[in-house]
Amino acid sequence: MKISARLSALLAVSALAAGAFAAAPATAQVAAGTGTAAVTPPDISLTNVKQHLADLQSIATANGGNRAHGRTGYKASIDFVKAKLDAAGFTTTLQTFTSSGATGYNLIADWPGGDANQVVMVGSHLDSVTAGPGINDNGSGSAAILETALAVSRTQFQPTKHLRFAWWGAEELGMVGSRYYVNNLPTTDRSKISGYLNFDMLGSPNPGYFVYDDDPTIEQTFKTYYAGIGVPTEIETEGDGRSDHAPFKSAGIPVGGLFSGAETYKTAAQAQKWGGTSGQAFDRCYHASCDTTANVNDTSLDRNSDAIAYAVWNLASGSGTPPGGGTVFSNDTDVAIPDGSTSTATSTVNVTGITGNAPSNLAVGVDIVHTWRGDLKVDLLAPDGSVYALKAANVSDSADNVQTTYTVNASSEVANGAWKLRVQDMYSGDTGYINSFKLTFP
Ligand code: DTR
Ligand code: CA
Ligand code: ZN
Ligand code: ZN
Repeated sequence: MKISARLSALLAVSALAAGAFAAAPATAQVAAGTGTAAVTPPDISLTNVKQHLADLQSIATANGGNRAHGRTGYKASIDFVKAKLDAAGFTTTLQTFTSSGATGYNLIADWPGGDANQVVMVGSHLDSVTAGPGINDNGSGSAAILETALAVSRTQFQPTKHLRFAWWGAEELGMVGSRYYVNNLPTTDRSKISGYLNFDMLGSPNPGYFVYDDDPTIEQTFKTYYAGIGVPTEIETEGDGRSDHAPFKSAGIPVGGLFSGAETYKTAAQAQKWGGTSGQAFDRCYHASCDTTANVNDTSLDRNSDAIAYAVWNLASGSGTPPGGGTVFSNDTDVAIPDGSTSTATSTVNVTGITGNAPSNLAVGVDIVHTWRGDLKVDLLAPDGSVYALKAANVSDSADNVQTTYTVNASSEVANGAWKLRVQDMYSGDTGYINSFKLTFP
């Protein structure tokens, strides 16, 4: 809605009503989710992923039109990704190698915490061919895992397993960077990698939805996600040796991944199933100068990005402890937020087993999926009803989603009891829901 309409809506909204809207059943858990129940990840914002693609396009445009190994556009791409991860709290490492007489770079980003003996790795190659900017191949995979990593940071995800992200160099020369990484990884460290997930081409303009048929657990995880959104998938059969999962598979590490198709043609049966154009390549600009930001299908990119988050959260989840210890209580049940109303939505977490008062640095993890987040007023309610304002409504804040961690001085509150996240949507016209609410006691 336009700001003027919002202002009139604001005037129409009186004082906050006490009524709570369809409060979800409390599903407090000491530490992050364990067991077989699926874990709900945050939504990966298509807007954010596309912004990363626009940035990679700008980098290519400013560096001779490509982001290829050994060219200035590749190093600029690596520096761009590394800066975002450093700012988000990842431990980053640049690994150099030489190929075809030029220096290549792998970027490894570790999320602090989790079991170092169980590493879930997520990777994409960041290099393009020399012919063009490589936005679908493979800016799409690189941007999708970058935004997933940033979502891990924004929500302060605390998985049981250790999370490691990687952006590979010189894949187009024959998986050179990823092979260099695996070959130089001590055998003991290789055995700690419980799975490697590869994402190379996720936004093909005439997309297919292909799941790698390698490790059955990883394959099933992706299939479960796609079944959940009613999108049929096919097994990716011809790609075994054609991307960065190959060196990991050769080293006996379980692998999996997603792919939206390259130079081969979509069949009539596939067009029937997925839409798009039969008798046409999944990506007509594969390895061509036209592989620009115009060469991406938004639906494919969004679905695949969300599938990555689903896999990361579910393959790495468990009784997570925050970096440096502590206890997490969470409620991952979605709660719809009434649009433009005096009613509120609440998500409840029952804290038990904590002695004494809450800390002065209580971490409040908030994940609200909602367009135009300026509509939202967000409060934390202590067990005795005390209100801690987390976020005020701000009619001019048009960005989507509230996915962040607040630090609250709750030292005057008894720790144990029912803590509530309360959300009011004060303007009509944009909608959303509470995706998860998390309290971390250090
Ligand atoms: N070789 C990849 C593109 C590619 C072709 N088939 C597959 C199958 C699975 C993953 C990737 C691919 C490239 O040009 O980067
Ligand atoms: Ca999304
Ligand atoms: Zn390629
Ligand atoms: Zn590729």
